[in-house]
Amino acid sequence: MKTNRLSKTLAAALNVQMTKEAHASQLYLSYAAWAEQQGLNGIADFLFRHASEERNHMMKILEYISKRGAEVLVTAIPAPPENPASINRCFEQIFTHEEGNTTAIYKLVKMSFDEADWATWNFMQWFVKEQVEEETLAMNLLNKMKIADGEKISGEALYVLDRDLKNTPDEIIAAQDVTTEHP
Ligand code: OFO
Repeated sequence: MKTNRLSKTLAAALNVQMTKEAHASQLYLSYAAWAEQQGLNGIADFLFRHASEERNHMMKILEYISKRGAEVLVTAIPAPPENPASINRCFEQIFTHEEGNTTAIYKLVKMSFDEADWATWNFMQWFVKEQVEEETLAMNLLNKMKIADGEKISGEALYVLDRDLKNTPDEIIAAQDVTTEHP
């Protein structure tokens, strides 16, 4: 008796997305290690935490594929990109990466819609919302850099940014989720 509740196409696409999330984790991990080498421990800390978040995304997809009775394919993770040339470039590359990931997520949403696989469509909504948070986070980093003069950021401004990012939560709470206890 067939118990696989995912189509071949969707199972393959979800497996690809699972590896993409693992790659995102490697990307944040490599940027974090790079930032740490520059003495930017606050920024490194922030990026290390984000690398774990991306790994959680990977696990979320892995569990879903498995729960739906399809085969999980754990494959090689593509190498992260080269180290950025500056902290400004680092944040720009993070934003570009998140934009790309949003496109990949939307593709999966569209595929599940076209197949009328409402379970997968519903599952993917979590990622749609998450990408809004991730893009907001990346945009906030870029806005901070703009205020600090981008590539021409002074040592003093970099010091303050690094100190502030150490304590910045790596999750943005969506307006609809804000409560008085969880502002
Ligand atoms: Fe998994 O959200 Fe960023 O890439």
